[in-house]
Amino acid sequence: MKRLWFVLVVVFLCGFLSATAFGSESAPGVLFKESFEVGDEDLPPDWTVFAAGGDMRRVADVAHDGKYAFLINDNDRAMSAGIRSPYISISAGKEYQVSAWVMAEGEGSQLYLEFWDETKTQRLSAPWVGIYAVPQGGWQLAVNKDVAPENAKYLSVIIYIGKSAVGTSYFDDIEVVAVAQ
Ligand SMILES: [Ca+2]
Repeated sequence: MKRLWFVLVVVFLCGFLSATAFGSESAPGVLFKESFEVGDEDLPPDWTVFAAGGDMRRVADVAHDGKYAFLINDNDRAMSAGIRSPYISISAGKEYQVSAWVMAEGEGSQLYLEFWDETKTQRLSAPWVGIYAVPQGGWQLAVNKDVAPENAKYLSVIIYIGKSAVGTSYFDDIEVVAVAQ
C-alpha cells in the first residue's frame, strides 16, 4: 500500500511539474504573436495593407521561426510599402512593447506601434519606433515600447518601408506584450 501511495505521489508531481513548465505556449503578458505561418498567398489573417507601394507577401524561402516570414520589397522612392496588424485590445496608461525579428537589405525598414481610440478611427499616437538603415547580414531584433495614452483601447503594429527609402526587408516573430509594472 505504501508503495502505491509513493507511485501516486510521483505521478502527481510529474504531472504538476510538466504542467508548470510546458503548460503555456506564450509567456505571461503576451497579447499577440505573428510568425506568418498561416495565411493566404499574401497576407496573414486579419492584417491589412497600410501602404501598397511595393511587393509584399508571405515567403517560404527565409524565416526566423518556422517556415514563413513576411517580405516587403520597395524599389520606388516615391512610394511606401507596409502592412498593419489586427487591432489588439489594451488598457490606457499601461506600457506595451512590440518586438520583431527583421532582416533588412538596402536602406532599412520600420516598426511602428500605434494606439487607437474605441472607434478604431482616431489614431492617438504614431511614435517613431525604429529604422534599420544598416543591414547586418542577418536577423536582428527590433524592439520598442510605449505607454498607451488616455482613451486608448487598441494598439496595432505596422511593418513598413518608408517613402524615401528603398530596399527589401523580411519580418518574422512579431510579438506584443504588456510590460510588467
Ligand atoms: Ca515564421
